[in-house]
Amino acid sequence: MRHLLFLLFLLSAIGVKAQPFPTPTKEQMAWHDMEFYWFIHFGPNTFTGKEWGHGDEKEEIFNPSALDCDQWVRIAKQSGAKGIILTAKHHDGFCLWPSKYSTHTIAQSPFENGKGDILRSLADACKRGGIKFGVYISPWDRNHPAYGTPAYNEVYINTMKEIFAAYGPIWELWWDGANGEGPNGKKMVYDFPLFEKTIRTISPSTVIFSDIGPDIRWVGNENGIAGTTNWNRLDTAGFSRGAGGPKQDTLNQGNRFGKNWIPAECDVSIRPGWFWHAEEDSKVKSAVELFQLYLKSVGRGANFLLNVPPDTRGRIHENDSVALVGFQQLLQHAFASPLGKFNRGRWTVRFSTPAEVNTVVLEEDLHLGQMVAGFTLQLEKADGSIELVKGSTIGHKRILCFPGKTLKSIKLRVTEADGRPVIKNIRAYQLPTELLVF
Ligand code: FUL
Repeated sequence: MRHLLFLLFLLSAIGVKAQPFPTPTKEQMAWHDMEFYWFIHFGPNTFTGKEWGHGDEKEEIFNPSALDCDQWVRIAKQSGAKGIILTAKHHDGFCLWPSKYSTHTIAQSPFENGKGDILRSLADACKRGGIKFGVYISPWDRNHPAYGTPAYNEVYINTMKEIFAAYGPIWELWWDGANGEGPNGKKMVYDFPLFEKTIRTISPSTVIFSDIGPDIRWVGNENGIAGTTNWNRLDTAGFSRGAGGPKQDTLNQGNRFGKNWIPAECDVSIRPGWFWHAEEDSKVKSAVELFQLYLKSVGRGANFLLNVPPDTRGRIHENDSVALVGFQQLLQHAFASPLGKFNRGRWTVRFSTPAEVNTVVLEEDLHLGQMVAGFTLQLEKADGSIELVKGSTIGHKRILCFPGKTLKSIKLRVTEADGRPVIKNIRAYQLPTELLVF
């Protein structure tokens, strides 16, 4: 007991709060390592030019002329993506697989004479390509006749079971929070606790995304940008999905003393819309913009979920693939070889001869929780003087850019922590200045 009191005293004396904090599950740890993966929005909206279909679109309109899921996977891999999450069902209710719980599916479309199955094609292509496969199954359904009645909860659960049984393993399940029914629309009370329990039972290794988790949270915007302070912890008590969620700012930064481990995922589209529209072929984000989004998502301890919507052929448009391959080249070039040598025990990087540096990458080991709340980088310049760069959280990865300087060494000082931090890595780089984000 005396030892324990002494330890507590010691910890409080150095500013460490002895509190039990949530830690990631092994599935969440593996999810953190995924860092970058794709979203694919594809369905009737691809053919009608809409973003939110009404659910009354005729099945005949869904007819991709040259579908090639291996092309999606090939470009995804060339862009560095580790997985793909597909809109199995968006708000219009159209199912990209022949579901027996709906009459608004690919089986009623002319595509491959009603024998097509895009979940099958993509799940198989992902398996062949060695990347993960995930699904977006919109709870909001503007087509299903049972929607708005308790019976729909059962329909939704059966739908999920059908997908998980036929196309698993499903790595990530995506529940969006949208519901645009309006004041006179159908009021649906979703049984989320049962939805969650169902997935935990049939596929315990799947990570579930929604505004408030349980495993991964929305980052609070659809621009792909995490907070420069970004906690993997979040309080969810009293909140619900969609309109009843925490403030967007809170989702963006997390809660320092939050009770649950629910890290942020940054979803953003490579185009203005989530679905492909011909008039947006000229509005594809450039390789540099994608790189900067990487710095603002992965570089702030979150994951980067980039939407790349196939066109009416069922292929990724050339403009998108050029930007994506360019993005990966920038990444490889930028982070190819770190400068200097990291001494783990001392949290320093030393350069044998003074080096030009404008970027530092920090990594915290998260097995026992996220600890760093404030830090300073001490940059030792060639003339021996010291310049300081300050930051707050580190988490899975923190990429800090600053105006370039010639340095002899870099030392990390943790100025505020919620437990004993474990720093896995400190790496220094000199990036092309047009890529930097401050
Ligand atoms: C939102 C939806 O309403 C959008 O259409 C899109 O799917 C986005 C990723 O999630 O909730």
